[in-house]
Amino acid sequence: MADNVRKTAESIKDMTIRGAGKIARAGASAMGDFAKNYKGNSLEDFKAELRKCSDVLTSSRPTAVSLWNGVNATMRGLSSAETLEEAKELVSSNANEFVKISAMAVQTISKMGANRIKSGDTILTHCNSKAAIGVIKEAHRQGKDIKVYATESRPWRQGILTVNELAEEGIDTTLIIDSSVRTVMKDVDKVFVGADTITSHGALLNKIGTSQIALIAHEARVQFYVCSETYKFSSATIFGDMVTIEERDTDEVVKKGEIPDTVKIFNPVFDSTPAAYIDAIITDVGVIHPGSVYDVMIRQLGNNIFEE
Ligand code: RI2
Repeated sequence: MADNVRKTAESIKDMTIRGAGKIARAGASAMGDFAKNYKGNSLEDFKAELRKCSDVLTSSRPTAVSLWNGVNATMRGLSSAETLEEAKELVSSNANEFVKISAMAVQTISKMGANRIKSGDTILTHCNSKAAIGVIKEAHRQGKDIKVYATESRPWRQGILTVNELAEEGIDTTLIIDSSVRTVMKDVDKVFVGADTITSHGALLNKIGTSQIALIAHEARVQFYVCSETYKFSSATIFGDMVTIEERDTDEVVKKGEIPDTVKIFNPVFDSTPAAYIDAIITDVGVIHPGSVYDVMIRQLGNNIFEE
């Protein structure tokens, strides 16, 4: 297997490359580069190597279905390739197409989401979602007078990335620690978060703490919006598959030696927010109710997903 695939998988696993959209594009690009530079001379060997690359990439982070969908998008139509050259060209062009379309999806979501923001709104966002931040930046670019609360998002503190990005745009931004969400929610008009995976029944898998924010927003009657590209919709959940919640090293939570070894540490980095706490999902195919996810998936994937 090519070094670039192994290096990409390691960078995704150690979160040098992070963000559900970014890891999907990195995975797809690694597959495309592997195909372009493949030096073997057998179509079957190429396909076997490609499957190994796919396994290494998709196992690097288990929760974001975007990675799985991005990598698999590069192999669409591979079974019909009759020559090695045709197969290599197909994977390479599929990869380029996915990277282009997935980046355009963020632009579409930004524009649609900004329409839900009005001047004077105070927004709360969690973690560091390119889609959610894109919505906020677009509203600001349109001249809307907005204020933003960004959570620190322990333990990785992706909120620091977010406040740097928003401050650079000149947006009135306040960093809060995660446990301040309920204190500030009375001043918040709308919440915008990103997504790692959306299930067929409209539940959201996103950065840990998202479900608490949704619950607090629901209690305060504050609109809770999810900004998600449709390639983050999980077709596997149509068949009852569960989404794995990634747990990461304990040294992300405490420094070595800070607490006795007898103390256990539980460090899940995603949680699940039920559809009931989501007002709308802003997608690249429009603003939808979480109850519509199944229909959108079937329309995009076609009924052949039920064929054996
Ligand atoms: P975009 C991130 O996960 C966060 O959970 C964020 O909400 C989600 O991916 C989507 O991010 P991590 O990679 O695709 O920080 O909207 O663990 O950028």
